[in-house]
Amino acid sequence: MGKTIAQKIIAAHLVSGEMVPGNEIALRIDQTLTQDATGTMAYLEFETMGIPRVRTELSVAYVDHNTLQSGFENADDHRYLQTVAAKHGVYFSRPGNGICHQVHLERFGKPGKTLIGSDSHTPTGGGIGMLAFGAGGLDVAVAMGGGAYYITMPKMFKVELTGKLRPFVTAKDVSLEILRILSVKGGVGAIIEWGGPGVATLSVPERATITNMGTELGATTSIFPSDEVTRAFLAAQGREADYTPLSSDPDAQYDRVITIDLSTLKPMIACPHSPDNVVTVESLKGTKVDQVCIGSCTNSSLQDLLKVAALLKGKTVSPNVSLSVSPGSRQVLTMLADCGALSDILASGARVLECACGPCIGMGFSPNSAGVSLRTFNRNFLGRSGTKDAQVYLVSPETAVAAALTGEITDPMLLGEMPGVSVPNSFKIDDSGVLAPAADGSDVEVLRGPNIKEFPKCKPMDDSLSAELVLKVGDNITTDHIMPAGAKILPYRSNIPFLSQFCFGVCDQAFPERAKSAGDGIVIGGSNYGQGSSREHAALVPMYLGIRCVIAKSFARIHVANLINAGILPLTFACAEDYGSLEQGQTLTLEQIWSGMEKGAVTATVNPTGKKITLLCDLTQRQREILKCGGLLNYTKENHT
Ligand code: MIC
Ligand code: SF4
Repeated sequence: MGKTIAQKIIAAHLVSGEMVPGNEIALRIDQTLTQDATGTMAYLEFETMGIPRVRTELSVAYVDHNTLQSGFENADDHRYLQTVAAKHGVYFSRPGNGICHQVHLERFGKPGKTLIGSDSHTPTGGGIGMLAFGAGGLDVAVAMGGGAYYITMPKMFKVELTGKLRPFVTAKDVSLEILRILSVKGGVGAIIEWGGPGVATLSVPERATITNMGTELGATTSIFPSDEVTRAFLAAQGREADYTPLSSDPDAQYDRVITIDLSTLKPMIACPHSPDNVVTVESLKGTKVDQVCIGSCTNSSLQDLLKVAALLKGKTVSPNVSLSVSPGSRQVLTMLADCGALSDILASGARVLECACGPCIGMGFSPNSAGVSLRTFNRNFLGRSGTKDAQVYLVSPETAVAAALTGEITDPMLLGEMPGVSVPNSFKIDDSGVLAPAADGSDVEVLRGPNIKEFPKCKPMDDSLSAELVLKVGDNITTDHIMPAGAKILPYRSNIPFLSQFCFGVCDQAFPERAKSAGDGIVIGGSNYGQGSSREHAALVPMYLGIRCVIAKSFARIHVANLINAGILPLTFACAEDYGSLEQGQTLTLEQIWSGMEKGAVTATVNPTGKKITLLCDLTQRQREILKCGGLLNYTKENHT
């Protein structure tokens, strides 16, 4: 039987397991990336493994999230990352060099290779035919040490593209359309392959926008073929030698095929507070806008910003709108400056921010109270912008410019002619923002500032557990609910005790104190619990607060792996109605957990009602052992790599 692109790459990297959907498989990982907000923890974990040099083909440490230095913390962490990278054989992308996914695509990614990154948007690499996954920091640390990456063999979905996008309709609108069709949980357990004749009409940055936002579907990853367009992109980056063609076999089988005719799409917009809350831009026309932000790892390429500059040229941003533009990389910013496009952006009244995540993660540029903010980003979760009552919408760069100029939501198709924009066929190559590791790291001193606190201790799992239900939440709880980010908290990503004060702050500010005083605790969630980011802090912090088990209707892929890695037992309801019968403050007693895990189900008694409920545990032998050891770090230390 023919293979899909993903199946071919998986087969070439399979360490163990059968390629049957639902089975656990282990993959050899060629490349890793970390960013600073998850990287400090990942390298602390790597250091405890006692492995002198990384064993991957390439590992890169980026600094792009915590770039606002309002105290010593971030600067200290940057020095830690720079020195730990130099010591252990990791390339270091300096602050200002750009957003990890954009830079990795430009300078390091290779078709047909496997990549895991401690950031959920690592699938951006699928834009050039990489099999790229977001993962928790500990999984990345293990891969840097040469260990395999374990995933559940996914189903295969195909999106068949026909036709060609019309002017002012973009790859972002394709992403929003697929989110409208599938929802934020529609991709869970699947790899999404993009194919069909429409693919050849999309550039690499456009493809990367689409694979980047596949994360919002909950997909394991997303991938495009590697073709002439990929070759030309790599050649323009001086990397033609990295090109390999990749396509699916004509008789490859897919579990689901969705067809999208690019020529019929319209500009789309995701409304607050979920990326799948999608309608057409024209249906919201006239809504007043306070702020517009252009950038983030999904829409900050040279192609995106050349279009933005061409649309802004000779015009002025509405006096009621504050417009920010953050280029994705130093390469993008330099090339915008060299061709004069940067002057057009500045002359319009835009505020140009540094090449970093910035407003996307609440690192500055928070909207005004109840402000309407249109962003070319990938997430609009409640509170993520830093302003809890802000109304954040997700749009394409073209729709963003239309709103910035008019002061209201406007269909960009009404802007008139799309100015012609041509992306140069060779990029300006200057890798001085990436520092190579020391040839022999043994003499490198790793610099640790006082911000770096000890890794929290995970407890091995006992055979029984009696614990209070300290929190009950609903469906689609994101990691931004569990462990919020933003400029005020992000500097403390290597200080779990400090972070713990903010755990579940968006849902219930009393949670941290309640959890601590309960001792052992259980959290109850709805479906798609833990969607969004890869931050393992959303598992480590609850673990620090005593959470031993999370019971949900269903889990998001990266988060459930992070829970297991942190030694927290993830269970699902055998009978979905039991979710409704549980109340915060009750106690659950779970007996014979170990044998229950083997059988796939554990019985719990609810106190005070005495009701018995069945909870499912869909865990592999390896995951059961990790839980019994009290997490992946303890398991790895016991030489199980
Ligand atoms: C995000 O977009 O939510 C982040 C911030 O990039 C996270 C990583 C983090 O929390 O540090 C992600 O996507 O994994
Ligand atoms: Fe950075 Fe935003 Fe991309 Fe996350 S989604 S990596 S915060 S730009």
